Amino acid sequence: MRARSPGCADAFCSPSSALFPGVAIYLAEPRMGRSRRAFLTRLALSKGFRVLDTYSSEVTHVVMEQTSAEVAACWQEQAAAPPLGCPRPALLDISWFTESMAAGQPVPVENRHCLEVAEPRKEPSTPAVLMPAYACQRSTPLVHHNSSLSEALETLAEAAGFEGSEGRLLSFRRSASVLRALPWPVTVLSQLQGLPHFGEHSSNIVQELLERGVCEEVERVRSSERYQTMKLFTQIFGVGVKTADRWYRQGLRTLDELREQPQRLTRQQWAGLQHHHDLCTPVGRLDAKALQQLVEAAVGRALPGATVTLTGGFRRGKLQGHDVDFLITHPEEGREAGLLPSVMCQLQSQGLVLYHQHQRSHLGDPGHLAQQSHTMDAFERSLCILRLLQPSGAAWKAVRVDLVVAPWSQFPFALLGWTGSKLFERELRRFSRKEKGLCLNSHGLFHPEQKTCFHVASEEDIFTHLGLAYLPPEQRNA
Ligand code: DCP
Ligand code: MG
Repeated sequence: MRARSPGCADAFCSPSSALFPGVAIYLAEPRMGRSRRAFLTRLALSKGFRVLDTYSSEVTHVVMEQTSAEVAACWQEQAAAPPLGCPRPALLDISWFTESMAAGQPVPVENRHCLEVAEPRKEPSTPAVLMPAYACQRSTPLVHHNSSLSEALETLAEAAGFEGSEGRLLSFRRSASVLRALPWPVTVLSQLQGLPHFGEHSSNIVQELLERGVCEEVERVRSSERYQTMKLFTQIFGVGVKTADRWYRQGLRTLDELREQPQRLTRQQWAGLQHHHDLCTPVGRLDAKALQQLVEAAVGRALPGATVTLTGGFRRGKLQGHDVDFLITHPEEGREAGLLPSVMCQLQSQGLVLYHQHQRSHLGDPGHLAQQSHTMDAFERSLCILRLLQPSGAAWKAVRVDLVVAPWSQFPFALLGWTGSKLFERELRRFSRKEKGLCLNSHGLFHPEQKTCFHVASEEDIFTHLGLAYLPPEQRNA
C-alpha cells in the first residue's frame, strides 16, 4: 500500500499552478497498478488538476479503481485516517475521476461516485434491439446515447486513415456508427453481444472505456505528434492524407513552416492557409441560411426557375459544419448547363468570392455514369471560399462553400449522394452492390450488365427500388 502518514506531501503539481485549488486528488493503488496510476496522474495534470503522490491531510478526493466498498473502507481504516480535526476526504470510485477528466473540471460528487455507498454493480438487462449490418438499414440520429465511446472509436478510425489503413478505418468507423444507432447507452460490455461490426479490437476499446473511463491507446494517439500534425495538415482546404503524410515525412510540423514555402502549395492550399483561422471555425446554421439566400439570389438572376437546395450535414440537421454544400438544378433538363460561371460572376460582382475553382461537368465523358468511386462524381461544381458578412462583431468571415449543379433527371441521386453522411453513402453503395447487384452513385442506380438505369422522381423512390425503408436525412447520421 502506498499511503504514507499525513504530512509532507510530495505533490506532482504545486497548488499555485493547479486550475482547481479546492481539489487535491490522491490515486490509491490497491487495484490500480503503478503504470496505470502514472498514466492517470499525467492525464489529470495535463487537464490542470492537482494530484498528490502521497496521502496527506491536503487530500480532498481519494480515487480508487475496481475497489469494493469493503476494501475501500478497510484501506481508509488502516492507512488513511485523517489527523484529528481534519475532515475525511471523499472515497471515490474511478467514475468521478473519468467524468471530471471528460468535463475538464471537477464534477460535483454524487452518491453514485462514493465508494462508501457503492453497491455491487448489477448487470443492466439489455433491451432487445434489432441492429442490421448496413447503416442504410437503420436509423442513426444526430443526438445519441454513446458519444464518448463513438468519439474514441472515431479517433482510432481517423488515425488509421492517416496511416493509409483503409480496412482498419472502416472497421472502427462501422463500430462507432453502430453505437450511434443504439437507442440506449452501453454501460457493460455484454451489451455489445450480437451487434454487428464489433471485432476484438473495437470491443477491447469499449471495455477499457467502460471499466476505466479512459483508453490508453486512444489517449496515446490523441497526444502523438503524428496524429496532431496529420490532423492539422488535413484540415487545410485542399490537403489530403497523401500530401499531409509527405510533408510530415519531410519534417514539416506547423502552418507557419508551410506559409514560408509557398512553392510547395497549390493555389487551393494557399487560399486555405490564408483563411485557415476562419475555415477552422465551425459554420453555424444561421451562416448557412444567410449563404443560401446569397446563392439563391445569384442563381435566380443567372437562370430564373433554377433551384438551390442545402445539402450535406446541415440537411441532416447538424447545427454546425466545416462547409456549406448546395445542389443546384432546373426543372427543364439541360437548362442547367453552363449555369455555374454566371452564378460565380454574380457573386464576384458583389465582392463575395475570396477563392473559387471551377470544375467542368464530365457528364458527357464516356463511362462516367456507372463509375464506382465514392469520392467523386461528374457534376459541374465550384469549390469556393466566400466572404460572409457578419451581423455583429467581426466584419466578415471566410466560409467554404461547395456549389454543385445536377441535371433534373439525376437530382434525386445527387441529393441522396450529397446529403451524406460519408459512411451512410458508402454503406448504401455497398448494400446496393452486395445485396442487390446494383451500382448506385450520385448519377443513378444501374444494372451493371444491362447498363440500364432506374428512373426516379424522389429519394423515396431510390430507397423503394433498393427494398429499403425510407430514412429521412436526419436519420442518416451514420
Ligand atoms: N461528397 C461527395 N463528393 C465530394 C465531396 C462530398 O459525394 N467530392 C458528399 C459526401 C458527403 C456530402 O457530400 O456525404 C457532404 O460532404 P462534406 O464533406 O461537406 O460532409 P458533411 O456536410 O456531412 O460534413 P461537414 O458538416 O463537416 O461539412
Ligand atoms: Mg458539408
